[in-house]
Amino acid sequence: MKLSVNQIQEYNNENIQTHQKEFDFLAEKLIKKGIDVAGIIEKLENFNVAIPSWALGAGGTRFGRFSYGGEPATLEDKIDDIGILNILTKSAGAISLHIPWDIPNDYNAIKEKASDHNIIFDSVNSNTFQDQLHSKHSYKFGSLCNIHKEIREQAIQHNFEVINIGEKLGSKSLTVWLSDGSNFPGQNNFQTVLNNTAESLKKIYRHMPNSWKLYIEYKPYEPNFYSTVIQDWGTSFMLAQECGERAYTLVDLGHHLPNTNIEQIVATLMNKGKLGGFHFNDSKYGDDDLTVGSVKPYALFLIFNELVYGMNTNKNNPVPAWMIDASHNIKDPLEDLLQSLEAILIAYAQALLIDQKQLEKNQYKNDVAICQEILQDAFRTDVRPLIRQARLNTNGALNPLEAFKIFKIRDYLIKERGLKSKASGL
Ligand code: AOS
Ligand code: ZN
Ligand code: ZN
Ligand code: ZN
Repeated sequence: MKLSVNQIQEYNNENIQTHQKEFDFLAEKLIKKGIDVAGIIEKLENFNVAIPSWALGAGGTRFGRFSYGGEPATLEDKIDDIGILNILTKSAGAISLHIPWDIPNDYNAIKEKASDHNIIFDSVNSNTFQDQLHSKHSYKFGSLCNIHKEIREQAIQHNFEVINIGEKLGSKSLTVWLSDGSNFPGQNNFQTVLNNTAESLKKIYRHMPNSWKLYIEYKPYEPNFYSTVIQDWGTSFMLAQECGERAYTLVDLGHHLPNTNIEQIVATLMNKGKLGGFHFNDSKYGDDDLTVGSVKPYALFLIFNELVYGMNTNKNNPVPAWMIDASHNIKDPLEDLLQSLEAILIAYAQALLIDQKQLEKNQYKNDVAICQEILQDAFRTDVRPLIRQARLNTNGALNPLEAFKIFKIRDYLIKERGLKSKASGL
């Protein structure tokens, strides 16, 4: 199944008049306010988010999994799926692989397929939270933190292997998320496991090529329910500092306790040049991995406000590696990802509307009401015509989800792959 640019153009032509009216109306309004509409559209055109290889099939919970027809069964299929997302949105031009779920058989063939779809290989993810088929030691009681040296060594070696695979594909970063922790008080010595983790991460860091970055992801709980070694941004930040310049913290939106001020964490990390990676999703309770923007769109906008401010201000902070880290339990994964991509672009565009100079001026005046108005005025603007225009300019679909439905893409995938195919991964 491969969509053609012609198909998309035909679809766009049928909807262009409505779009044009909506766009002209909004653009005129924004230009009158002194907003650089063309500049914003250019930024939207250039925004790309990586899709993780494990998000393309139906996810599940520990209570069950409801499969979806036409799921990708191989890495090739997964790249094809991201190709569909990318040709429709022009903002999903990267894949993030999980090793060992996605070890390529034929590197050249995989690279060719990806470049056919204009997809690059973003960060590679190691997996020491599951035992692998032929591995000698179990990670039941921890991996990089383990009290036994030979188990830590096995986990470190796995990360080396992931780096080597990533190098062959052109990746430039390694993401480490550890489930290491304890389920009961007394199970672990907090200081010992922290020291072990630091030593292990340093070895991994030193093994990376000089052009690579290391992203250290934190998470407060799950699968361990008493303690997690890298529980919060502070611990991740500290470990990144210990590793060196090219080690960074990775923020996953779902990895915070309820009501945490994530936008402030983002600002703090960018201020220190240490925000390296970003996992988008949404949640109500914990690491729910729901569609981006589905539950707390205002929080997402406030986070983007800090990201935009940081990208302009903190030149010592690299542009974060963006990725969607969501799980799709009841929706078609591709439709869900299209919705997530849309929500990310909406929040980004709204944040770009904020008049930072006015905001600063009013902060100096302590005019709290106007400061709030400035933010909410941007948030309450329907920016979708700007996003559509950006997609039109890059030959994407005006409304990707609608196009996905009209083209009956899922039906084609089911015809091609069958009703019972299953993706590897979570
Ligand atoms: C786990 O909770 C983290 O969000 C990871 O980033 C990711 O979901 C995991 O590595 C996928 O296997
Ligand atoms: Zn994550
Ligand atoms: Zn997570
Ligand atoms: Zn999550």
